[in-house]
Amino acid sequence: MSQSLTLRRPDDWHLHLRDGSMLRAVLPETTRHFARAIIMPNLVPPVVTAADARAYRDRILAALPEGADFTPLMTLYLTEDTDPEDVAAAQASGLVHAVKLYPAGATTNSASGVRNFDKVRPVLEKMAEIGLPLCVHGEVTDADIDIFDREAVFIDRVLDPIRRATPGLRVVMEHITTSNAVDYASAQDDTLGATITTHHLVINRNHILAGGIKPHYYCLPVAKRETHRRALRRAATSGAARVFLGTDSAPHTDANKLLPCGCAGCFTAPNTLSILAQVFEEEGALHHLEAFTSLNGPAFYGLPPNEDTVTLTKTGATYPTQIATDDGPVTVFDPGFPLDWAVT
Ligand code: OTD
Ligand code: ZN
Ligand code: ZN
Repeated sequence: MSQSLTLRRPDDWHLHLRDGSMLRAVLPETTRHFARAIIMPNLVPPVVTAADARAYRDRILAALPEGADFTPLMTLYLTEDTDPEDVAAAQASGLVHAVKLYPAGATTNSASGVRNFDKVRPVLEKMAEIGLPLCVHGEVTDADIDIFDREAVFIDRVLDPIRRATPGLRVVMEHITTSNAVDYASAQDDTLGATITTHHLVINRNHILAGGIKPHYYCLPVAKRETHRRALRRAATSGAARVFLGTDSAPHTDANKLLPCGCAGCFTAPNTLSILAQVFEEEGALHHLEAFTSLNGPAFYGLPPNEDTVTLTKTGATYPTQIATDDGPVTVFDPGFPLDWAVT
């Protein structure tokens, strides 16, 4: 008899769905397995106001595959002009579940992000008051800081000062990639959560750079050395309550990935659950998979876990190497090993 594993249906606490034809092409890859997702606001132009978020939510709902049961949890892109009252109203109406902080220039479409953190203090204070989480892309952008050090430096120079200046502010350290972030997150109280992506549990920087450059493994924050990947795997599989899945699935067409200056992002939505089951099994922690994918995230965001379930069986999984879009193919993340666990 094949082994099987039933979990409450998972949620994705950090997802890029894009817009237009790309949205229509990639949305089914998430709705097939996930019930809800925190939707990143880094469109061009970004999702800044409650009105932008409502319109974007409507476009996502209109693009849902027939019969899909999926709730997009919208976010607002924090700018130096964000109005605290607009944010509060967007939360009160149930539309918005987090505000997203991109240091200007840190990642794809982050040019409207924050340069002067004093300018966003009133928004952060309002968010602390109303309990609305701040999702943080935690990298400094200074040209003189080595790209592999940008997360660790951000924690000391930006994140910790913001949290000290705004007591009670709920913060999600998104897509953590270093043992420094794991150590910081685990030393904090329950106002701090951390997400980990699927791909950062699988690849280290050698996968990107050794034996020829692999653009499909390039994302931001960039994968670090193996010791950091080990720390992420320990944190994800530990069952610790404030650590949960945010895939950061970030589709780009191959044409945009395979350029002299290619886009950052790994597209993991189609095979994330199969990969995670394998990672957790390798770590002897299948019994903690449900906490990571389906329980810890809702608890942090103050939402009930999903009632329905998904079942994985150890019968071998297949997945497409590419998804077709009107703009050309998008390559699916290749974990580099055959997948044992299929979502049935
Ligand atoms: N990282 N790519 C993208 C966003 C993320 O930092 C992120 O959240 C993207 O393409 O939107 C990426 O590598
Ligand atoms: Zn980010
Ligand atoms: Zn992202």
